[in-house]
Amino acid sequence: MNCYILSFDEIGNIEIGYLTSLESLKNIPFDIKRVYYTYDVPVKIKRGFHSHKKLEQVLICVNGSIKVKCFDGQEEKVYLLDKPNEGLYIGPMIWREMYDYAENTVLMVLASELYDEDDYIRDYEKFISYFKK
Ligand code: T46
Repeated sequence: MNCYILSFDEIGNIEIGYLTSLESLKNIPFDIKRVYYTYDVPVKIKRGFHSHKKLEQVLICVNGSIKVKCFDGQEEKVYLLDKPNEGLYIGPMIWREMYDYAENTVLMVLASELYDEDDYIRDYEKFISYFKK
């Protein structure tokens, strides 16, 4: 499955705190064209429920925790994001669902392209139909 966890270096120590730096084509495997984040998501809410045709993204839970279910048409995996120095890379054509938001969760996402609604597949049956061709 074209999803995997990235571990980022933490600079600092327990006395002064930590800093993590993210750089295009270094510890992020694509050129970052967009950054967005979600916050104040009620704990019972589930988000996502779509795939992207071409977009690559890295999801980083900079505060709190969430679970992300990924499905590539064959295999399903659930990732727990609960560390600011860890990211989840999600390649194209992966159905994703985010749930189990802890209070005050901030999910920051780095994206390989500018926002384009035409890149989304928001209909599950349509997503599945891509694998039947
Ligand atoms: C993803 C997960 C992890 C914009 O106008 N600009 C943007 O850059 C984005 C990402 C969204 N939007 C609009 C589109 C919708 O009207 O914001 C609204 C909420 O977006 P959406 O329902 O897609 O949000 P999530 O949290 O379900 O999904 C988002 C990303 O859209 C998606 O690419 O992989 O985060």
